[in-house]
Amino acid sequence: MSPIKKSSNAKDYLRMYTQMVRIRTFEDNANQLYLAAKMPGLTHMYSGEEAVAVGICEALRTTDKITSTHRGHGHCVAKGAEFKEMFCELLGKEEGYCRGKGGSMHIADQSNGNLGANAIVGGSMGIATGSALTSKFLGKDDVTVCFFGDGATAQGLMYEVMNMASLWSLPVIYACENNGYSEYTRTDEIAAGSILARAEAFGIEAHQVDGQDVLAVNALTEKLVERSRKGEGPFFMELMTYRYHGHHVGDINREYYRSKKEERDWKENRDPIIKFRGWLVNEGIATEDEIDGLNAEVKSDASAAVEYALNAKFPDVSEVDMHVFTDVEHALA
Ligand SMILES: Cc1ncc(C[n+]2csc(CCOP(=O)(O)OP(=O)(O)O)c2C)c(N)n1
Ligand SMILES: [Mg+2]
Repeated sequence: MSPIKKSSNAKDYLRMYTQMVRIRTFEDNANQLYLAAKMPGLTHMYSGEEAVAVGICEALRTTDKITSTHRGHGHCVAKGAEFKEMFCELLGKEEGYCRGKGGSMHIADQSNGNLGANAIVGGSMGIATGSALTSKFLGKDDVTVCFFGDGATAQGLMYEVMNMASLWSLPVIYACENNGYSEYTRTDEIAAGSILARAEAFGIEAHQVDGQDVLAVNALTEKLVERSRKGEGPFFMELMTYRYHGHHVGDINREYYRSKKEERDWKENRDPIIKFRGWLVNEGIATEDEIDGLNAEVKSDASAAVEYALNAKFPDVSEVDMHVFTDVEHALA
């Protein structure tokens, strides 16, 4: 792991650990809901990539913004979302973040600065860049982080917005989660050249970081966020990571595009939670028993939230066309 961050205390470290466990536990429960046919539609699991969302979001304030992707549960939880509203959203219930009308791929949580997940690959890049332009225009020092996958680097929008962001020194950090795959295709089969060089071509400072090391991700993000607040942005990060599940929950038989050995290797040797747990114990920040206690607490919170969401109300049929489009009159008032 990276060296100890002097400014942090034990509580920060335990919070980072707990946030990663919350994401993994949320995903395990969401997967179970899918397998038990209790959740409508599909969902894309974030398990394996927790250190990316947590390392980044722990460096942000509530007023800083993020935009997310189709694989977005981890980003939501890391930016402060609650289990109850998250599960309600997945199950289409009225108390969900978007009153059950967004579902897994469209969760937005404005109260925590989460501008929303996006099922359009690369679609959030324009939103994030617009958000950064808004901060600058309003004279605020809020920063926006745009999460996207390696596959999204094939979208033309990325090049339009990086050009603009660079010319106008916008406070935006493009965070490319390179998990090695775009659906069922290896990244090196679809992305020519280097991903970092794409950003550098626009004069954007770009860094690659081990996305399984929460402290390394957090340390780099803190530096870039601080510089972004001072008007030195934009920045680009490529976070090397891995998704444990298939592209989506239904992608069970995947040996035709990646081996079981490869999956085992990442899980056994590079798991971000196991690695960080070992570090916490070695540094004397928590005992094995204390960490087991944290894990159990998160598990029980998640079970209670699932139970709550399963029994919660669906929105009334009369609301079917409400909260779906912007109320233009209200927005302009
Ligand atoms: C514009 C667009 N094209 C294609 C798709 C279908 N699609 C959904 S996810 C995905 C792969 C995305 O890969 P990546 O950006 O690496 O994210 P990951 O799934 O690996 O997190 C594709 C092609 C889509 N949703 N939107
Ligand atoms: Mg990918």
